[in-house]
Formats: sequence, C-alpha cells, structure tokens
Amino acid sequence: MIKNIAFNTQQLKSILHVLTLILCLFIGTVALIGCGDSQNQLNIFTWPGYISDEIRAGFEQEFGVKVIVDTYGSNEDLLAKLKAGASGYDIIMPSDYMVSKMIQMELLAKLDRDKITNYDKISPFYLDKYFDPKNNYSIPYTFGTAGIAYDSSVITSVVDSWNVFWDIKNKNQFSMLDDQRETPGVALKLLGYSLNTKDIDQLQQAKEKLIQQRNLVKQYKNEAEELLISGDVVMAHCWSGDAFRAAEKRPSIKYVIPKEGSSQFIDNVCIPKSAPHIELAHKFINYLLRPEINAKISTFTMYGTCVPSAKAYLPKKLLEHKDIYPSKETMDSLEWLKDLGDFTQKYSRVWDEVKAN
Ligand code: N2P
Repeated sequence: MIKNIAFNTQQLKSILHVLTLILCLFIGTVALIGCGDSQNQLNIFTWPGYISDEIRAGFEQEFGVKVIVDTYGSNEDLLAKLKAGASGYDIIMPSDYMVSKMIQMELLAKLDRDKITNYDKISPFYLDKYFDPKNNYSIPYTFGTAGIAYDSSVITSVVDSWNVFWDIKNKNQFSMLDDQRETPGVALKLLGYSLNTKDIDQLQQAKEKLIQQRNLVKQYKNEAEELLISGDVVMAHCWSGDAFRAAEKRPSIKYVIPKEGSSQFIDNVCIPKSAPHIELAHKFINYLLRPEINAKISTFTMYGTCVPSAKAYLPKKLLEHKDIYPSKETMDSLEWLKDLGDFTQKYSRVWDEVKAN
C-alpha cells in the first residue's frame, strides 16, 4: 500500500510547485481585497449620536466611498484605544483638553488648510482656543455644556444646584456621567473648587463626596438620552445635547446649568497621525463645514453650530434655543476642562475608587 502512494522526486517537485502557486494566489487575493476595501473607506471614531445616517450616506454617495462609524464613551477611552495602537481610524472627535493632550503626545496629523476650503466658514469665536491656538490640528465640530436634565412632570421642586444628586429623596432616580473628569468635576464645583484642581486635598474631599453619593446613583452612564426617554431615570447629570434630544421625545424634560457652575466643551474633528486615508479625511472635514451639512449635524446632535451661515438652514426652534446658545454671562461662568498632565492619573484613581466602592 505504502508503495502505491509514494512519489518520485519529479512528482514531488510538481506538487510543491502547484502548492506554491495556490499560496501566492491566496495571498494576492487577500491583499487585493484588503486594499480594495480600505482605499475607499473612511473610518470614523466618534461619540454616540454625533454622525447621523444621513450625513454618513450623503458623504458615501457623493464621494463614492464607504463610511464606517465606531463610537467611544469618553475622551479617556478614545485615548486608550489610540495609545493601544488602534491605527485604522481616519477621523476622531476629541474634546478640547484631549486635543491638547493628543497634540503633545504627537498623536494628531497636522491639517492641510489648503484642502479645507470651507475653513473660513467657521466663526472665529470657536477658533484659536487654548487647546490648539492656531487650529493646526483640530476643527470645531460642536459645543455644549454639562448640566442636569430632569423630568419636570415628576420633579416639581426647584432644580438649580448639584445638591439634588446628594438628596436622599432622589435615591435611585438619577444617573451620573461615567467620566473621570466630569463627575469628580461636579463634586469639586459643589465644594466651591475648580474642576481642574491640582490640589490633592480638594480632590480627596471630592472623592469622599462621590463615595457618599455612590448608593444614591441608579447608574453611571454617558448616554443619558435613552434613560430619560424611557423614564428609567427622572434626572441625569448629562451633556446638553443628550438632554435636548430627550426633550424632543418627552417635552417635560428640562435642562439646567447649576448655580455652582459647570463645564463647557468644544468637540473637534481631528485626523490621527496613523490615519490610513488622510486625503479622504480632509474631504470629509471640508464636507462637514458646508453650511447645509453643518445645519443637519446641529439639528441631529442638538449641539450648537460653529458655522454661522449654517443658521440659515436651522429650524427656528433650534435657532432660538436659549440653552444651545446660552447667554454670554452663563458661558463666562463655565469652566473648560484642562489637560492636567501627570496629575490626570490622580483623577483616574479617584474615579476607579469611587466606582469600586
Ligand atoms: C455625545 C456627547 C459628547 C459630549 N452624546 C462630550 N464632549
């Protein structure tokens, strides 16, 4: 039997030859499919609720490409992913303080202004901020605030202070952001401190306050919209757009910026240095800045537009929304989160300890 399946040298050579050919074909095909896919694909990594199907499909159709949208819940999650070597993303949307951190860590590509011909459509008010003084790396996408959303048909007492989140009567009725800067920030503000404090004693007091609060909190969650709409919570520490979107479905939902003060943010469009499709990413940025497109983004996200000419396309109720465009006095009372360098680790630790409690 063994004799029957033995091959002579010549036969073995032919078999090897055929096998090598098959292997080459296989590798070639995989490489081609890989290139074919990725050449025409824009990979976006952003916050939930930031890119609508309409915006995605509009870009796909006009530019003949595929757009993939993946989401993260916090700036720190985004950073961790990039640091861990995620290299497929072409567009990311870090907030202000994270832009400055990423510039410093050399994670962002310098933008080619010649390719962003709509740059001059952006209001100077949102440009040249502390986190990227010449906007070499970032383009403002949306701006907003953090505050308290509450269902006024259930909560009838006055809501104007972060204190409501320490009131035993509200036990298990509210959610807090799951964010290592925003949530310690609430405790810091309530204590009368800056949400960028580097004073370890102040941070310690904030930690204790959050630990006291721990068993009153129903859930730590960054996307409060669904919780509010479903009635799972009747109050939430959340970002403004999430509150306004929830109010579209449940008009009794109101939003306030507490009297102790809060945070404001600009979320930005950036291209990671490792982006595979830098050219296409620039086209996307330029597309977002078209007034009609920008108006659609603002209508969908319910955050403010940084493109004044987009206002011509906005529904009246958004234009006149006093909480999307708060008064100068309110804006001046709000703090920006700042990159705290090495001290950031202390906030991470505090946050881990609060949640583990
Ligand atoms: C996404 C809100 C993100 C705002 N729903 C935080 N900068």
